[in-house]
Amino acid sequence: MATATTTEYRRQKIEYSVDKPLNKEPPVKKLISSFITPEDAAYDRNHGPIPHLAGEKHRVVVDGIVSRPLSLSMDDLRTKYPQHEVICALQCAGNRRHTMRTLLKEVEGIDWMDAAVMNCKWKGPRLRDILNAAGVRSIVKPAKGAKSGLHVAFSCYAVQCQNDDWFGGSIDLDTCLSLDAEVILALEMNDKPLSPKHGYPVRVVIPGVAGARWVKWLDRITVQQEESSNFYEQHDYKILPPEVVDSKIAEKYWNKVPPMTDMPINSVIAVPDDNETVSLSPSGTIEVRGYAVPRGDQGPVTRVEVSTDDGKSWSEAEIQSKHVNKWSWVLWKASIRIEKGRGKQILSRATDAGGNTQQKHSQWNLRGVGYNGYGVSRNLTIV
Ligand SMILES: Nc1nc2c(c(=O)[nH]1)N[C@H]1C(S)=C(S)[C@@H](COP(=O)(O)O)O[C@H]1N2
Ligand SMILES: [Mo]
Repeated sequence: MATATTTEYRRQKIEYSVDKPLNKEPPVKKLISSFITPEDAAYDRNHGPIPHLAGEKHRVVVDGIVSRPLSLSMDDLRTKYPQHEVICALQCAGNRRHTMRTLLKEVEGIDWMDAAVMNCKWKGPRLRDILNAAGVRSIVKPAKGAKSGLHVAFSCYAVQCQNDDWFGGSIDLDTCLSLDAEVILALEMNDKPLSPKHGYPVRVVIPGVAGARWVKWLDRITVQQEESSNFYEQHDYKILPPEVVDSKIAEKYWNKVPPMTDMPINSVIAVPDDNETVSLSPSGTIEVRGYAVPRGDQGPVTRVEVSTDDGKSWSEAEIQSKHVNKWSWVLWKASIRIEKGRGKQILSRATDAGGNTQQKHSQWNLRGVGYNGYGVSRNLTIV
């Protein structure tokens, strides 16, 4: 196995912007006010402090099962490979954990509401071009149609995290090499260099896949036989079976359950918010709005429906976003008839091009990840 020249990662002198990890989400009403999420409405998810790195000095090492290990500067990433742009949703796997905990049963984890998601435009070289330049194909030659069974691990050694000395995640090599998957090493978010919070100078962007694998402040890409050994790949971000009801039992399960990759079909209602009082229009309707995301690479979202009778009947919402692609979210709106009164509830349900439809609830799991039950707006007063 070839190794790169820079296999030792000495921790750089880091200026810490926060002591505690920065974790926040915008109000969901603000989030759905634009198709492309501006930086000031983008959620933040960090398992450690935010490093402020010097882009001119930063390098990404490519090593492992490759014939030509590389050590790439940010200029190399920008100038040696074609730049690719992709608009896609980025979601924390724990998005909507609050709904799982309130509707099903208590879970462990940050109490994310519905806004740990953003829909941004990312730009940088394709990972496949870089892996090809590193000669991965001269070693890995799977038979036509067969999977290589190998993994690509992404690592960030810049800062220590809460549960590990470094941060890392991995996905399978085949996805990384696929033209369709559009995995890139992003240098830009929304036409500007990444900000420190979102991974400056470079992060991995893996459309359709849980945010935990989109490693920020990327230092190293390793083609290897195993998944990343990092805590956040092995002991977190997994959908544990329902019999795992506490962290002690979880210890016996972590290595039996696969890491999360694709995010599920989902939709949420942003307007009206829970507990709001809403006035009927002269024609006896109210406006309902939200976002919806497809499952993995099976987008775009093709249909969103809403219900005022607990899912007995549904009416079609209008998908408002015009330039959707298979990775992006859609924003939607519906005008619905509803009776005056208290304690009203509205539900939403999305379907994507792959035919995946949201179900009433998804299965409870200890870490509260991947919740995708119907979108819900509860306890409304209609006047
Ligand atoms: N190096 C590093 N990369 C990371 C993380 C981290 O803590 N450290 N958090 C991950 C998780 S869990 C998510 S959901 C996304 C969040 O990206 P954002 O902060 O740009 O919203 O980054 C991922 N990449
Ligand atoms: Mo996350």
